[in-house]
Amino acid sequence: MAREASASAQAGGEEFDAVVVGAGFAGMYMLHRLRDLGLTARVFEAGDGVGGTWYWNRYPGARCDVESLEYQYGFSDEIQRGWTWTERYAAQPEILRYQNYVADKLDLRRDIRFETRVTSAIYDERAGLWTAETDRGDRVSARFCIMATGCLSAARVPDFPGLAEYEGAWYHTGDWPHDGVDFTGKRVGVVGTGSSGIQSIPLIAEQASHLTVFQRTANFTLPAGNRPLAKEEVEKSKETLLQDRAHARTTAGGIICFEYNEALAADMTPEDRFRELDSRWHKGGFAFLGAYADLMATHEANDIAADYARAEMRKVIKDPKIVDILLPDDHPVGVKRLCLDTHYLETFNEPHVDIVDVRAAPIERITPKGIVSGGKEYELDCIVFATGFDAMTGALNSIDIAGRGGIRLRDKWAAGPRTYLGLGSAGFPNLFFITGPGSPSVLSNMIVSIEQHVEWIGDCIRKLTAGNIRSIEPRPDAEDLWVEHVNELANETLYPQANSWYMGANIPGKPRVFMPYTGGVGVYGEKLAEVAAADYEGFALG
Ligand code: FAD
Ligand code: N01
Repeated sequence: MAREASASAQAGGEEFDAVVVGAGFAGMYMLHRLRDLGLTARVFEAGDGVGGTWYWNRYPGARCDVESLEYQYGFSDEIQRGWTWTERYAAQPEILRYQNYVADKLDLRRDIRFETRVTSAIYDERAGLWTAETDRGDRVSARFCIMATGCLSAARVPDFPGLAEYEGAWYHTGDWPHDGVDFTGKRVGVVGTGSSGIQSIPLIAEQASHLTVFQRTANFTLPAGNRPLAKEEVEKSKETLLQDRAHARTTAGGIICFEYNEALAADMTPEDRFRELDSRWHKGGFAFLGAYADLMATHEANDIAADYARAEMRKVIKDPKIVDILLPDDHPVGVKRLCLDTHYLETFNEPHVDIVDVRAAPIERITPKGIVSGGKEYELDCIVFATGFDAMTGALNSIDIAGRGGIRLRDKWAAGPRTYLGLGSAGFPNLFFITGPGSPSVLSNMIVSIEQHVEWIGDCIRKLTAGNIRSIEPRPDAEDLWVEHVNELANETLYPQANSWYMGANIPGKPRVFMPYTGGVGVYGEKLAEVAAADYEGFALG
């Protein structure tokens, strides 16, 4: 479709109170909140519909792994009562339908410009305005600029030589064709065994004549235990969702469907530890990580859980040679994002499914016919890259963001992201990040963290506007202390010990910094409230 410059571009630019980039869960709720405050806003979204993650990730098997009854907005009783989830973990089409239901209900689309990518956001100190420009020639100005660009929205295909010459079709899970892909009778290769690979491999295997999985790091997988939701549990959740959400905000992960055991592993008997691990494993989902309080803190405690997980995984895989490849042994359990398994390990018992250990035999290049790994060519009709994202900073750094004195955000963050509370960065007045680096974000139920941020940002904007305060930005000293605090807390955990995307380790050359805040949603929320109550302590108001 030929793209024409939008009306605002033709008119030479418009002015709003706020410009919001992204129309996933974060951008949608931010727009609603801004409207509630009586402010004008323009949202730009690269996709041609709302949904963000759930708009782009349409690969077979894509579904949430935080339970549907918790992975939904909790800010409106009317919205939650008007929607009925059907499965314990909703599949991508259902989540996207839910997001469209919300967009309809709140009449959001009239303020969103779709198929429009923001290319730059430049702050004009004298005017106190941000100017955003887009790939369609829009130019809009606003006092507040809010990045709802997503932590997992910059899909990344590794720079394998030869990909341009590949004669088959290739896809990235994070940018999946809207009409779906039929793999029937095809020789398919999947590169990557993170959550996207682990969800899609069983379904691709059902169609493919032959499937070759290229695995660099073996991952811990926990049984998902997906199932249809009973009518009674959905109805019950509708009665309690708002109070449950208030409770979720006090927890570490923004999730209430399982209890964290407060005991330390060493204070439990081996039988008690086994009982905790076993019951949580069979319950399905992330409850496993809450089996005892120091599971993510010490090697001794973690090893017990990792051994348990490996023993369970081993039971499913028939071929001992494949067991050696599929069982993780190079990182503690939980320090890379855990993956939920629905027939994943079982898939490797199928005669037409192979696994190639590309840690031992790295992918050298793509040829016109397939993939060469360890000197051997695997002929493939299609390649699926389930190779993940330039997480947390990728989408932000792809926009030319300039603050005071023309300082570029991507230059300031060259050695790793620097924020105060994950909400803003010194030198960038009135610029907010939703679930930015330095906040709990990807370690939590993201919708809880999104709501926490959107509401804090909305309240802040309301107070600034009412008090006639022109600008807010983190003070450099507060930012330094926060970055130090985030690093210190992370170093008290086992998280930094794995090559994970949390650490930027999946992108060659990306600084190795643990990006999310490990202190938990509840503690973090208290800090946010204290800061706001103390007249935005740590921020400079101008
Ligand atoms: P996104 O949904 O990523 O939306 C950001 C939007 O910004 C995108 O639509 C993008 O196109 C747009 N954008 C970015 N840059 C620009 C630009 N320059 N110009 C215009 N538009 C731009 N989290 C959980 O808590 N539980 C789960 O079960 C879960 N499952 C997940 C499953 C998958 C497959 C993936 C990839 C992630 C999952 N996540 C999950 C994390 C998920 O990203 C968040 O839960 C949530 O959807 C993020 O919403 P968001 O609005 O912050 O970002
Ligand atoms: O991406 P990933 P993802 N050569 O980065 C491999 C959320 N999510 O899209 O581990 C060979 O996890 C890479 O190997 P390694 C969730 O937060 C949730 O799967 O870096 N292999 C890895 O195996 C998740 O964590 C769900 O050694 C290469 C894989 O590709 C996040 O999104 C579903 C390679 C990438 O795994 C990202 O998940 C999907 C190379 N050059 C996503 N480069 C739910 O279930 C990378 N790899 C809710």
